[in-house]
Formats: sequence, structure tokens, C-alpha cells
Amino acid sequence: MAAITKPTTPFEGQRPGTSGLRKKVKVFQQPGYLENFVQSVYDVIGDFSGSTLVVGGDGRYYNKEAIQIILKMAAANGFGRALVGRDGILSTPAASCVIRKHGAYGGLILSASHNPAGPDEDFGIKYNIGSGGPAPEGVTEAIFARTGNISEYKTLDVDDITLEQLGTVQIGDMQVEVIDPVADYAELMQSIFDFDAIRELLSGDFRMAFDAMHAVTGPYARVIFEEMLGAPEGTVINGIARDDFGGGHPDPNLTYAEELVDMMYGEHAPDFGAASDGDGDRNMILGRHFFVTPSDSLAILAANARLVPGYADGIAGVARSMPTSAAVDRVAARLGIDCYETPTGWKFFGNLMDAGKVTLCGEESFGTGSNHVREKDGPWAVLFWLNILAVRKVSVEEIVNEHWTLYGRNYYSRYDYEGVDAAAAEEMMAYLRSRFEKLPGNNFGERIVKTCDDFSYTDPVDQSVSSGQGIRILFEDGSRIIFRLSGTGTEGATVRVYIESFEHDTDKHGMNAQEALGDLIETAGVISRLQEFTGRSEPTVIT
Ligand code: VG1
Ligand code: CO
Repeated sequence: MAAITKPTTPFEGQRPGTSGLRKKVKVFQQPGYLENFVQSVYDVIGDFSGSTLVVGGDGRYYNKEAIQIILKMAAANGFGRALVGRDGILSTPAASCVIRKHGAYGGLILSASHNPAGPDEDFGIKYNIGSGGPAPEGVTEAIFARTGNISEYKTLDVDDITLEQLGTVQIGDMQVEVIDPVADYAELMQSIFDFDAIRELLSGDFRMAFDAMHAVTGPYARVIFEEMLGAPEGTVINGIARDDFGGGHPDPNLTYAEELVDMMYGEHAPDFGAASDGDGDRNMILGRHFFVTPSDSLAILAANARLVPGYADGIAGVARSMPTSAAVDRVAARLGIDCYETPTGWKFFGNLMDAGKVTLCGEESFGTGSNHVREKDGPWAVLFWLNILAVRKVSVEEIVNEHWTLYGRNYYSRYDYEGVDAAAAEEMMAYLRSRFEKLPGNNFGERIVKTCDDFSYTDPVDQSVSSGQGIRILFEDGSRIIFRLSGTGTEGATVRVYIESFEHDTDKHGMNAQEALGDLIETAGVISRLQEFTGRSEPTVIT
């Protein structure tokens, strides 16, 4: 069947951010908008003729329509085969798993992660390469450059295909296989973790709750936790995936995962609670009346990795994004393995994992993962904790306290100011940069500023340089304040302020983080004049 070529003109602003192109649904629905981006991807990723493309998304509004457009264009551009999750569903880590397992050339993942979904909310798309990981900056910049001069796109004039049934259909010369979105992923999880031990744990007095937040992990969690591991029905709450995520904000943190948090801090709370986000790559871990910060979680997984069959031989190294606390650095030091500090966003971990330099990676933003795929992975992190709990047979709180006693505690918190005027946010960042030379040597309370800079990263594998990755104010005592502008929002700017301080003294480990970091939080406001620039006296979310 002959491809048809349609003329088009460029749209402004199609530069992928921290994790792909994210815009309002209404923006994506403009004729030619999605098509331009997709054709730009196909134009720059090399020779894929006859090879396989993986397509799937988090099930949000516009997911299915977008998939039909993408598939017809894939066929017209020469892909030989496409693998699509049934109903157009693939969680982000499952998409990464499918790309790797089936030797695909790459994949298109449709998601705006935890951002709300619906006709007036957000949509997103990103390209992942054959390793299963998000395209590196070189590729995303080439895609963006192409969107600036695109003049036509190729498609086929054919009917939509059925995504609801497993099986194979043809679009032109391309074969489309509609696959079970859970099967490959569940099999991979079974190959890493001790399912028998976890099943035994869950068959006793131990109780867990998993909040899928009406998003993509519902079907994954019901199969893995309830069917395969035998947790009682009802263990997975909000397990029906909806295209508007039930009107919620599927961001697994103490603010948005309210139902789970109430349960875990209530009477008769379960022993273990967890939640994942819209596209299944984030995780939140809770014990009874106890919250585990994502940075601590990464450190604890690294310290206990040998208890898990998939990591029984030890881990090669670890990596964390720059704003993530240094808790994992201490574990790496004790284990005698390397620890890498990368810019924010999972794409920076890909080269390190491909080169065998790191096994576990994580971000403070509720993201943890390993080299089993090339995305962060929510249900994987939950299984990792369950495996540790099944072996150690102590509570989540005991595991964390013991960890702090051994390694010290990195008090940590992030303040987000959402929907700030973009120009005002840029001015504040410029003001901070203008103070780099004057701040060192100054003291704020008992802390003295040691250095300030704008974080720049040279990839140790391909030597590519990424600069302007966040402003760091580093103090003599090792504490830090970081300022960054988010690269995933769709309205105005989001200012993120990350605060960290290390406490060695076990007697001081019982404090609330806000209390322990009180002086640094105040200093952050003084140094940045945030309130003056943004007009905000309180953050939108504290994690
Ligand atoms: C945020 C997080 C970052 C994460 C990214 C994508 O980016 O801070 O750590 O990798 O979201 O996660 P930003 O630029 O808004 O700070 V997800 O679950 O949205 O794919
Ligand atoms: Co996500």
C-alpha cells in the first residue's frame, strides 16, 4: 500500500523536557501537532526499515487516538512490525522491558506521568531507544531541530485497528501485534525476586496495601501482588485504570496519595504500604505510621541488594541524580563500589548501565530502578522491599532506623512552587547565579557557604556535556541547598528547592525533617529572595 505524504508547517516549542514532550491535550489535538513530532522522530533515529517499534502508554485521555496516528505513520515510514499493549496500555517500565526483550529498534511511550489526565489536562510522548531507555539528549535535540523545519509527514489512509483484542493485524506492510501488557513484565519480575519467599510473607499475618491511584499500575499490581503472590483481593486499592485517573493526581507522595497515607497512619494500619504514579515508574514506600524518603529507599535497596536473588552477586555501582540525597553515597563507600552523580532525568543513567558501571539508580522524586530495564520502575521497587522484608522479618521502621544507625541520617526535603510566572522564576535563577562569587565564606546561622555553582555533567561514557542542571549552594558542613526549574510542567514554571543535611549522631535521628532542616529552609528563602521574585510565601507541595 502506498504511503501518502501530507504537507505540514512547524509548531513552536516541541522541545522534549526532562522526560519527553508534555503539553495540554488540547495542544496535542491540533491537526498536525502530534504528527509533526512523530515524523520528526522517524526522520532522525536512523534506518529502521523492517524493524520493530513498541507503542503504548499510561492509558490517559487521548492515548488511543494517538496510538492510531503513530501506527499508521510507522507503517508509512517503513517499520516492519509494531508491538502494542492491549487497549494501548504499557506502563513506562513495561515498555522498556518489551523493547529489550523483543529486540525492538525503539519505542514511543505516551505519558505525562503523574500529571492529571482528561480533555483539559496533560498528554505526553517520548521516544526510547533500543536499549529500552529514554533517548539521550543528542537524540532529543535532533528531534527538536527537525520539528523546526518539517514540511511533510507520511501516513496511510486506512481504518483504525482494534486494540482491544490480543492478536496480529496488518497496517499496510506492517504487522501489528497486540500483546498482553503485563505478561513480559511480570515474567521479568519473577526472574529477579524470590516470589516464594514473598508469597510466604503475604500468607501470614503481614498485611500490605498498594495504591494504583486509578492509573496504569492497577492491572500490573492485581496480577503480580494478588494473583501471582497471593495477597488477598483488595490489597490493590484504586486498581481500575481510568483515562482521567479518577479525576486525581497520581503522584505517589504524602500529599496526593492521601487515601493510602490515611490508611498507613490510621488504626490497624497494614505493615507495608506502597503507591505508584500515572505511568508506573515512580514508587512511594511506607511502613506502619512511617514514611521512607525516596533517597533513603535507594540507599537501603543498595545496602540490602544481596538479599534479592537477582542481585545476589552484588551490585557494580550506583548512581543518583544530583538533587537526590547522598545517603546512597555512604552505602557505596562502604561496599567499595562507584557512585555517580548525574543531572535530573532517567536518560542520564542509560550510558552508565549499558557500560556495566552501575546496577541501581535513583532519584529523590520517588524514582528507583536497576539495569533490569532502562526506566525507573515502581512495582519493581515495591517487590524489592517485599523481598527484603520477607528475608529480614523486621518492620520497615526497624530497617530504616538500623540503616541510619549504621550510616548516619541524611535529613532531606523538597519544596515545590508550582505554576509560578516563568519570567519571574528565570529572574530568580539569574539572581542566584549573580551571587555565586559573593556567597562563599558567608555564614547563615552556624553554616558557612563553601561553594556555589550551576551543575554541569560530563558523561563518563560518551563525554557528552550537559550544563545548567541546577544551582548548588554547598556548605562547609556538607549540607546543601539546590534550586532547579522543572522540565516536566505544562503551565508556567515550577521552582524546586531541595534541602539536605547530614546527621551522624544517632541521638538526633528521631527528628522530623522539617524541624531538622528548619534553618536551611529559612536560608534558602534569604539567599534566593524567592518570595520577592515569585510572590509565594508557601510551597505548593512539600516532599
Ligand atoms: C521530574 C523529577 C525527575 C524525574 C522526572 C520524570 O522532573 O524531578 O526526577 O525524572 O520528573 O519523572 P522535573 O524536571 O519536573 O523536576 V516521571 O515519573 O514524570 O516520568
Ligand atoms: Co512517571
